[in-house]
Amino acid sequence: MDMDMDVPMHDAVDQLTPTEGNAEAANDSIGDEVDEAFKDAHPSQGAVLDSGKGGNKGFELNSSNINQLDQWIEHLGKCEILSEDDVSKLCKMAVEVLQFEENVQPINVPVTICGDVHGQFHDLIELFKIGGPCPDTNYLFMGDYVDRGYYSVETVSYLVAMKVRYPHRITILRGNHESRQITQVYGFYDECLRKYGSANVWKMFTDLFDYFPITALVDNKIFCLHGGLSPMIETVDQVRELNRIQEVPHEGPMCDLLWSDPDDRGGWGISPRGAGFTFGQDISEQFNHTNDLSLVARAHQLVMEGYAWSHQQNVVTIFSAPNYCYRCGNQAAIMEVDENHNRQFLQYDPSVRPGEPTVSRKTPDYFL
Ligand SMILES: [Mn+2]
Repeated sequence: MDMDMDVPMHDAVDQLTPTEGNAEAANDSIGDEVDEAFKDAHPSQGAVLDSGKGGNKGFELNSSNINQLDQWIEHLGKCEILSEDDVSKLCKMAVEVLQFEENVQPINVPVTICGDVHGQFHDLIELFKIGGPCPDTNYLFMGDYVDRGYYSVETVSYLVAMKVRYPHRITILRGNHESRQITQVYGFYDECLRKYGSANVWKMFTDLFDYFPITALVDNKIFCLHGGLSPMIETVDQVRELNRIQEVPHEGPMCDLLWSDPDDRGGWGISPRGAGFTFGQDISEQFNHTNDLSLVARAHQLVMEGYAWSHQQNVVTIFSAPNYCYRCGNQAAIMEVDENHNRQFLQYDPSVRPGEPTVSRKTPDYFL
C-alpha cells in the first residue's frame, strides 16, 4: 500500500453521499424503525447555551450518582455494554452536562489532545495507558468515537460516562460521525441493532450527539475541532453564535467545522468528501493571525505516524486509532500540551487482542 502521510486512503474517505458499495450498505440499514426514530429526532429547543458559564447547573454529582457512574465505568472498562435502561439514564445525565458547554469550550493546560477513535475500544484503553488515566490527566477528544471499529457502543458509552463523572477533566467534541445520517452508513446503527435488538440505544446516543460542543479553545491559543475551517467563519466569535443543538447540517459553517481538511493547494477547494471544504496555508495563517492563535488542532484524517503537521505548523492533524479499521497499518498519536505550552506527541501501536484480525506493518518477505 502506498499511502502519503497527509492523504487518507481512498476507500477510507468518508463521504456525505456514499457511492457504490456504501450506498448498498446504507439502504440495508435504513429501516422503518429508523424512520420512526427520525420523526422526533430533533430535541426540544429548550437548551440554554449561554447561561452555563458558572458550571453545570443541570446536573450535580452526589454520592449516589458517583457510585452509579463508577459502577458503569468499571463495567464498560471490561468492554461490556450497559443495559438499555442504564444507557437511557446515562444519556439523560450527559445532556444535563453537555447542554451547558459552549460551542467553543474553553480548556486550560495541561491537556492531552486526541483524534479519531472509531469504535476501537481496546486501543482507547491503550490510549489511557499511554497518556495516563483520567482524571489524573486532562483529556480533549476531537470526535469520531463511533463507526468503523467493532466496539462503537462500548467506546461511546465509556467516554460519555467519563464525561459525566469527570466533567472538568475530559472534553468530548463532536465529529462528523456523531450524526444520525453517517452512523447509519458506517456501522454504529447496525452495531446497536446487533447488541440491543432495537434502534433505541442508537437513538439515545444520536440525540445526545446534538449537545456535544463543536470546538474547544486551549488557553485561547490552540483552536481544536474535528474537521477544519469554514469560508463562512473568520473569527472564533462567529462559532459562538451558531446554534449547534441539531443534526450535523449538510452544508454551512457547522458542517464545515466537522468535515473540512487542510490541503497543499491555497485558498478554498471543493472537498472530495462531498461536505466541507479543503483549505490552504493562506487560509490557516489568516485564521490564526486574526484570532491570535498559535495552532489549529484537528483530527478527521488518517495519518500514518498518528500525527502530521501541515501549513508550516499552523495546523496539526491527530489520529488516535492505530491500525485503523484493523488493516491500515498506521500508528496512533496523542498530543500532550503542558503548562508552558510545550507540545509532545505520544505514539502507540494497536493493542494486541487474541482472535481478532491483525495486520502487520511490515511488508511480507514475499514482496521483497
Ligand atoms: Mn471524521
